[in-house]
Amino acid sequence: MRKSLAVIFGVLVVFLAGSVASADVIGLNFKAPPKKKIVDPIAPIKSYLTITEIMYNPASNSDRNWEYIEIYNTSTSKTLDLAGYVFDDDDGKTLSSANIFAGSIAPQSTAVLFNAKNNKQPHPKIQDRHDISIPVPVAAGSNALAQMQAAWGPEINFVAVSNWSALNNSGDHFGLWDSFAAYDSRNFANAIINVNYDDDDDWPGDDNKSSIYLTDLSADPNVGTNWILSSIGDDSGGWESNPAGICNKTNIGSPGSPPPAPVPEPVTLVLLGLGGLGILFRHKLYEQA
Ligand SMILES: [Ca+2]
Ligand SMILES: [Ca+2]
Ligand SMILES: [Ca+2]
Ligand SMILES: [Ca+2]
Repeated sequence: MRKSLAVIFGVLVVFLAGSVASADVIGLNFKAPPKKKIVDPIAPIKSYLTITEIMYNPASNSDRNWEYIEIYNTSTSKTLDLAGYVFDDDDGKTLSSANIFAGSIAPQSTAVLFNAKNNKQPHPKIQDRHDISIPVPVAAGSNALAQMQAAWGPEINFVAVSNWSALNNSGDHFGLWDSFAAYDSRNFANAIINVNYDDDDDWPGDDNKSSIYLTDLSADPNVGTNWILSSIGDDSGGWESNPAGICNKTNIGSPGSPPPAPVPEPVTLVLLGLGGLGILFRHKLYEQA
C-alpha cells in the first residue's frame, strides 16, 4: 500500500513539473508575486520631527511646572496629529497610557509640549497680608494652558502632556513615541525622537532661567555642541517671559519660535556661485548671438 502511494506521488510530481515546464513554453506567467518591501511605518515621521528647544531648569520654585519642550515638523506638506503620542523620560515609573490627548503640528511649524498639571496659584489672602506666595494646588489642567500663555504669549501652539516627567536639571534622557504600543514600556529604540541632554561637558551650562535651543533645524539634537543657552534676541528670537501663576520670576526662551534654517556649507555656496556665473556666461553668449 505504502509503495503504491509513493508511486502515485512520484507520478504526480513528474506531471506537475511537466505542466509548469509546458506552461512556460506556451508563455503563461507562473512567476511568484514580487515581495513587498518592508517599510518602517514611522520612518517618515522620524525624518520630520526634531527637538529644537528644551526648558529643563526654569527659574520657578515649582521647576517641573514650567518646563517645556519645543518640537519642529520639517515636512513641507504633512500635518502630524499628536493625539495618542507618548512623552516620557528614563526615570520614575513607566507610563500606563499615552499622555498626549490632543494637538497637532503643522508643516514647518512648532509645537510646545508642557506640563498639563501646572501650576499652583498664590493664596490671595496670605499674599495680601504677607506679600508672599504660598502654593495652593488647583485642579489638574484647569489653568495650565492659561498660565503658559500668560507667561509666554497666546499665539503659541502649546500641547498639554499629562503625567509630565520632570526634566532633571543635571541632564536627562527623554523621548517621544507615536503610540502607546510603540512606547513598549519606555523602549527608546522605538521613539520617534529622543534626546539625552546634559548641563556640562559639550553641553551648554544652564543659568536656572534660560532654555537651550538647537543651533539650526538640521543639527543633530544629541550633540551637545549643537545647543546654545537662550538669551534675549538670540537666533531663535529669545525673549523674557512674564511672571505667571506663583512664578514671580522670569525665564528666557523662545517657545514656538524655531531656530534658523541650516546655513549652506561653503562648498554649496561655491557651487551656487559657479551656477550663477554659468547663467551669466550663457546670457552673454545669447547677447552676442
Ligand atoms: Ca527641571
Ligand atoms: Ca529651577
Ligand atoms: Ca527626569
Ligand atoms: Ca524656540
